[in-house]
Amino acid sequence: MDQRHQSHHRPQHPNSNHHDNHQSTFKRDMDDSGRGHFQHKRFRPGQNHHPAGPSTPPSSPPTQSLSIQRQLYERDFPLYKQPVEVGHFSLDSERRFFNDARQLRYYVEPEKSCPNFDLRDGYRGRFVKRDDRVKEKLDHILRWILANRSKLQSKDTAASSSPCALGVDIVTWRGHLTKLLTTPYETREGWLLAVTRMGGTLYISEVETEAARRDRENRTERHEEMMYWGYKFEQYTCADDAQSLPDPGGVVNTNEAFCTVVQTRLAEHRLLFSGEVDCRDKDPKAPSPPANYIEMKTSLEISTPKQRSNFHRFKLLKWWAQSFLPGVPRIVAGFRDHDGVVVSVETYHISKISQLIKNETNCWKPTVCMNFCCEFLSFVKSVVTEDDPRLVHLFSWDPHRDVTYSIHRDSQYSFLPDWYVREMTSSTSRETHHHPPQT
Ligand code: 0WD
Ligand code: CA
Repeated sequence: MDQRHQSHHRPQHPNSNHHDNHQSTFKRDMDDSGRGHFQHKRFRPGQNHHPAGPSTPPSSPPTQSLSIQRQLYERDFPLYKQPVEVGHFSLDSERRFFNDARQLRYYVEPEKSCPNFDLRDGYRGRFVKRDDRVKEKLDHILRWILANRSKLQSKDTAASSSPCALGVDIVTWRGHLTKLLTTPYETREGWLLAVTRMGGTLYISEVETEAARRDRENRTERHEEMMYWGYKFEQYTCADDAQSLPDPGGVVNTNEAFCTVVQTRLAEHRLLFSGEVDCRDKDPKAPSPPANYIEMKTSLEISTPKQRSNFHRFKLLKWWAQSFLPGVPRIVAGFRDHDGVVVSVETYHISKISQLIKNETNCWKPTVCMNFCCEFLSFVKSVVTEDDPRLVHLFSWDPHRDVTYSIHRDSQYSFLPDWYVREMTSSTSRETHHHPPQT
C-alpha cells in the first residue's frame, strides 16, 4: 500500500508530526506563517519520537514537507563532534566483504609538481569496472555492524541510557549525507532517500532516481572513460604498503574499496556512517584515523577566472562536504587537461576551504549545509516514528522544491535484509529482554 503526501502544510505544534495511515491524500493551503520551513523553534527533536495519538486535534496536521531555502539555515554552525573511527572494512576485487584494512593504501607524493600522469592509460586493457547496476544499499555497513556490535553497544551503555539497540540514531553512507549537505545549493540533481526505523535507529538508504538511471544508462563513451580517470590517478599516487611504490602498470579494479566507519554527533543526532577512503599518510608518526586519511580528486585545470569561480562555487562545495563529514583533513587534487594528462597536483586542507571561498560572490556556506542536514534529520525523526523493518518512508527532493515523502509497506523499497533483521531482533530480545517487534 503506497501513499503519497503532497501537502505543504507547516507544523503548528511539535506533536503534530505524525504520519497518517488513511488512504486519503492531503492537499492543504500554504501556511504563510511557516514559510515552508520545518520550524526549529516549535520543534524539539528527541521529545518527539512517538506518533501523535488519536487525541491530536484535527487542527494540528502532520508536517509533510521541509523547505530548502538557504536563508532559513543561516544561523550559528551546529555542534558537530569530531568524528571518531570505530572501525573499517574492505571490499576486495570481487566485492567480497572483509572486516579489516587489507585494501587501505598509502599515499606517495608525486616526484614533480607537474607529473604528466596519463590517466587514459589502461582504460582499454587494464580496467575491471564494478557493475553499477547492482544496488548494494546498506548491506556492507550492516555486515560491519553485525560483526562489531559489541564494540558499539559497550560504548553506548557507558555514554547514555538510550533504549535503542545500537546506541545511534542514524545509520547511513557518508555519500548520502554529502548529498544532504549540498542540497541547499543543488540546482540539477534531485534525490530519493528511503528511511526505515528499527530498534530505535533510523536507517537511510538511497534509491536511484529515474533521471539518475537514465543518465547511467545513456553515458557517452567519453564520460565512461572520464569516470576511469579518477581511479587511475589513485593508482599513480597510492601504494599497497608504506614501503612500496605505486604500480601504474597494474589493473584498476573499482570493486576494491577501503571504508572507514565513523561515529559522531550533529546537534542531537548520533550518527554512524561509512565512507570510502582513498589512502592514508604513510608516515608511521601520522595522527590516528581519520586524521591520517587523504582524499584523492581529479579536476580540469583552471585557466580562466570564470573557471576558478565555478571551481570554488560548485566543486569545492562537494569536496568540502564529503571530507568534512568523516573528518578527513586533506584532499590531494590532480588537475588534468582535456586529454587526461595531469599537469599539476595541489593539496587542499579541509579546514582552510571556507577561507578560500570567502571572497567568492554568491558562494556556499558550510553553516547552511550543516543546519539543513540537521533539520532534515529532525524532520525524518518526527515523521518516521513506527518501528518496522518492512516499512519505508521515501523522502524525495527535486531542485527548486520542498522535501516531501511517501509511505511504502512491504514494497520494492524495503531495504533491510532478512539476515540483518533476524540477527538484530533476536539478540535485542536476548540482551535487553524486550519483546521482538511484532512484524
Ligand atoms: O548503491 C549505491 N546507490 C551506492 C553505493 C551509492 C554510493 C555509494 N555506494 C557504496 C559503494 O559500496 C562504495 O564502496 O558506497 C561506497 C562509497 O561510499 P561513500 O564513501 O559514502 O560514497 P561517496 O562519498 O559518494 O564516494 C566516495 C568514493 C568515490 O570517490 P570520489 O572521489 O569519486 O567521490 O566511492 C566511490 C568513488 O570512488 N564511489 C562508488 N563506488 C562504488 N559504487 C560509488 C558507487 N555507487 N559511488 C562512489
Ligand atoms: Ca576520491
